[in-house]
Amino acid sequence: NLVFFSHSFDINFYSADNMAEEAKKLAAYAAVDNHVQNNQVVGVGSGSTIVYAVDRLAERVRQEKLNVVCVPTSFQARQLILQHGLTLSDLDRHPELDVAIDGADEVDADLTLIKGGGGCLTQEKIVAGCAKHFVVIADYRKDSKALGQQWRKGVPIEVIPMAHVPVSRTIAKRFGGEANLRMAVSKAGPVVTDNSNFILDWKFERADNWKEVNTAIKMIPGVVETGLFVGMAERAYFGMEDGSVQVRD
Ligand code: ABF
Repeated sequence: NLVFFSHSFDINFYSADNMAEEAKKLAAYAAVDNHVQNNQVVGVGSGSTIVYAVDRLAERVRQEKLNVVCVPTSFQARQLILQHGLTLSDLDRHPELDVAIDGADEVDADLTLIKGGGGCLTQEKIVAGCAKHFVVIADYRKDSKALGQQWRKGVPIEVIPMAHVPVSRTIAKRFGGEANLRMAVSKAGPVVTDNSNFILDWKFERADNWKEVNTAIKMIPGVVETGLFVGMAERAYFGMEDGSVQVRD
């Protein structure tokens, strides 16, 4: 594990929320500084941590006059790219990316990830899969020895709307636990993804082999994609409470 120390700040004055935000920023800045170079195609993830990465990317593009093309993983990412005046592209024009940077809900010791807590996972997995390098940025709360220890809401699974009941039943029967339809905060209806699908949150009891579980869930008719990212991330940057950044390869 490499450890970088950032600019100093007095953590005593920070609330837990501020500390987590600072940690997200540290991780995001370290990833952009270490992985983005001139003339690259960069995949832009979704969530709150990626906002700092796009801030830093835009700053570097301005200051260093970098020629960088960005491929978004969501509506949010597309908006961020446009708002920051970065060059927007897509997989039609740039099917091969140099690097994709994205947040995660949980990162285990093997760099297996749970993603999709924020509702984005399918486009994120596609873009990450098109990148030569996939780098994760997270604060210290996402770091976990084994999946499920930190992120308690389960594995998000994107499903075709008309299949949500059979898929939920099949998952519970075959893998245990329960897979619940994610509802909007208002409870007025289900959360609808960027791809017009629904999300099931699978609260698993236990699972040993995430690769097998991921493959088996993907085989269920109606499943579009899972929020399990197995063997995809090459490196994770964790912003820590003490102002350092820890790297996991
Ligand atoms: C999206 O945002 C999701 O895949 C992931 O669940 C989440 C991470 O968001 P945050 O950075 O806000 O924790 O990338």
